[in-house]
Amino acid sequence: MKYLLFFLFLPVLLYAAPVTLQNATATLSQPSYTIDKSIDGVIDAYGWAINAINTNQAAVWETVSNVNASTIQFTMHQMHPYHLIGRFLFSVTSDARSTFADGLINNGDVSATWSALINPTITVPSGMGYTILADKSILISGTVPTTGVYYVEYSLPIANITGIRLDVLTDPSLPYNGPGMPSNGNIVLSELVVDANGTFAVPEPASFLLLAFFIIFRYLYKK
Ligand SMILES: [Ca+2]
Ligand SMILES: [Ca+2]
Repeated sequence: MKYLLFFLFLPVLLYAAPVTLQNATATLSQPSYTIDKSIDGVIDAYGWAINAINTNQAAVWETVSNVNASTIQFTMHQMHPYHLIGRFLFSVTSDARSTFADGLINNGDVSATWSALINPTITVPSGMGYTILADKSILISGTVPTTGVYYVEYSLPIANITGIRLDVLTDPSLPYNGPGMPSNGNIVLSELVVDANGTFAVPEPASFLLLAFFIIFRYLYKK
C-alpha cells in the first residue's frame, strides 16, 4: 500500500505553459481601445484604455483551461506612448466561468470570488520603481518611458484558476490621480500575456500507463 501512495505523488511534471485567456470583460473601455484588444495577439499602440481618468476600473478574463500551477507570470505590454499603468492589482478566481466575465467591454460582469495575489516579483522598465501598498496593489513611480513592459510573477494561492482580474487604481501620486502615468492619467494595456509554472498532474491515461509499468516492474523484481 505504501508503494501505491508513493505512486500517487509520482506522476507530476514540472513545466512552463502559456495561459490562454478568453471573454475579455471590462467595467469601462475607451472607444477604439476596448478590452478585447488586450488579448488579440497584437502588440501595438492600441489596447485597453479608459476614458474616465481619476476612477478605479477593472478588467477580467477567463482562462480557457483550469490553471493548476505554483506560479503565474503576467507580461504587461504597454506600447501607446507614455500611457503606462500607474497602480494595479492582480487577482485570481476558481469560480465557474458562467458566473463572471460576460464579455462586455463596458459595464461588464467582473464580480467573482477574487483572491488578490501577494508578494510579487516585479521587473519594470529602467528608470521606474514600484511600491507595494497595504491593499496589495503595486504603485509604479519614476521616469515614464515611451513604451514599456512590466513583468509580474506571483505564487498562486488557489488551484483550478478559471479567471484573472486586473484592477487599475487611482493614486494621488499619479497625474490627475491616474490610474495611468501619462500627463492625462489614462492607461493603455496593449497586450496581457500570461504563463504558469509548476506542478501539473499528468492526465489520467498517462497515470494508468505508469501504474501498469509500476505493477509489472514490481512483479519482475519479486521474481
Ligand atoms: Ca493587443
Ligand atoms: Ca463567463
